[in-house]
Amino acid sequence: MAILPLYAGGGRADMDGRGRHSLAKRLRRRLLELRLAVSESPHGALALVSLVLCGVLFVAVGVMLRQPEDAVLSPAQQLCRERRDRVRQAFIHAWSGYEQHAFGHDEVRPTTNATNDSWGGFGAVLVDALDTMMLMGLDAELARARAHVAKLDFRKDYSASFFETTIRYLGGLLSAYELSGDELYLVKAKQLGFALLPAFNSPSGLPYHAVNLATGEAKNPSWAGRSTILAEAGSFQLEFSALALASGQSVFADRVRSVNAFFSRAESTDGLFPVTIDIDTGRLAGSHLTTGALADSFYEYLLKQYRHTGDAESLRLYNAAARGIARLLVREVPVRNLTFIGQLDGGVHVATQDHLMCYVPGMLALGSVTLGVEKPTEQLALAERLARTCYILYRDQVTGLGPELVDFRPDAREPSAAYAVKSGAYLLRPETLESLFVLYRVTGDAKYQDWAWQIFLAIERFCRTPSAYSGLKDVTRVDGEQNNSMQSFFFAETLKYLFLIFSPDDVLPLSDWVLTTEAHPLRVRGRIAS
Ligand code: DMJ
Repeated sequence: MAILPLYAGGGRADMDGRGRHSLAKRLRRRLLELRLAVSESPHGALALVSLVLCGVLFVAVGVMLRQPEDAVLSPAQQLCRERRDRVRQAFIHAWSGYEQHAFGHDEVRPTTNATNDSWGGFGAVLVDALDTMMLMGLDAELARARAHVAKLDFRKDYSASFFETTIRYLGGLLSAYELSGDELYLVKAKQLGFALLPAFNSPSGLPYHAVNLATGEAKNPSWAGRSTILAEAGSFQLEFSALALASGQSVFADRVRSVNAFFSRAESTDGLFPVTIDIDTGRLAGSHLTTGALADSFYEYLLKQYRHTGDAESLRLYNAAARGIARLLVREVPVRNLTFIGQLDGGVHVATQDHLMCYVPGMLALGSVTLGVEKPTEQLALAERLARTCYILYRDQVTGLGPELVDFRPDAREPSAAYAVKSGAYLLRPETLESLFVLYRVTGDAKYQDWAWQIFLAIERFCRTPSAYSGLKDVTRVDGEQNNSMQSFFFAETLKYLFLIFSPDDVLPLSDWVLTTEAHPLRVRGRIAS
């Protein structure tokens, strides 16, 4: 199975290790000898003709050797390769800024070049980006990042977000381990995994929001009160299962089993759960149903757990959730033929869609090629309609980038009134690109690549800074105004999905790999994907 064939080794044809390098060298040496012969021999003219002929031969062989695949690339494949190279250059630009101004810190501030350590100061970008560097064949950058990882000690007196630490650091280390087989990443993942375990020391067995990585003290911040957040309770299972399998430590699988058992027993509303759950009693609290903020990756992980390990109960919950999403949350704006996902508050539909929800089309498309998923054709059709809306929200804006929050107006009479932008921020988020990538893999329709390319060009135009890339304050304004922030998911997800959509299908084939909510690939362990 091919996973890293694009740049691994860094070299091209003259470095292919099949004797071509030495042939090129021999030709060069021959040319040198002939040049000497011209100057020394009385038969200089003959030697000169030989030199010219050899030169022509050398150029012809050189052209064949430099890009052997050019000869068989179709124009479409050639275009993909050029686009992939541009994405890789963008990654290098962002990484160089981080490396020059903030190496070892969590993030660089892309306009001021200051440092930011919101995620414990372990180097969030550096760990989140490991597998993207592996895919892109950035060996030198990877070596420097690995040297930093080798020095990391996660047992720090620091109250870490259980969710963010799991998806960014633990997921990043585990996929780096699975892609490379390098034990260092597993050793660090194990250390971090054990430091995170006390998060589950709650009366309900659901994880607290925060855990001190040195003392094990686990708690919720005041804003969360006694509640655990749905996305936080349901977005660690892929990482903990992978860690259990790689380390042989069943304690990690035990946590997955007990939280999954909780959701199996819990009573849902048409497959959907409210975003908060009482951490002491396990009572589902409130009546806010959404696939967006506070809930998103919970639903994503139902499907992906099934694809990862074949867990049948996750499939049952996913099927129920997919039905509930289609029935309770999805609505239309007929005047512009837009299909969108809203929310339910106390039983009332609220037509607000956040950018985070744009992972849903990708989830449904992935569902449509998963054995045991109900109504796959309908899921794919819905995925295509929702992805189109997510893309249109980008295309409509003067910057070509999508807003954070939109209010749809199903009753609008004019196309221009189909929605209103509620928050115009663009945080370099990946969800729309994620869905375009999955839909491209599932349908093979090149329009998804073209849409992704338009988004990439808009990022280049409005988000690029001299040292990296920045989010925007308002995508509806002609200058966008940069917000001086580049979160680690830009490296882990946004650029990775862009790179993958222009890569051949045998790079991380979806049948063999499952991507976590932070786009970290983990090897499929069950046989459930078609
Ligand atoms: C990422 O950290 C993850 O995708 C997470 O699940 C939600 N959002 C951000 C990116 O927008």
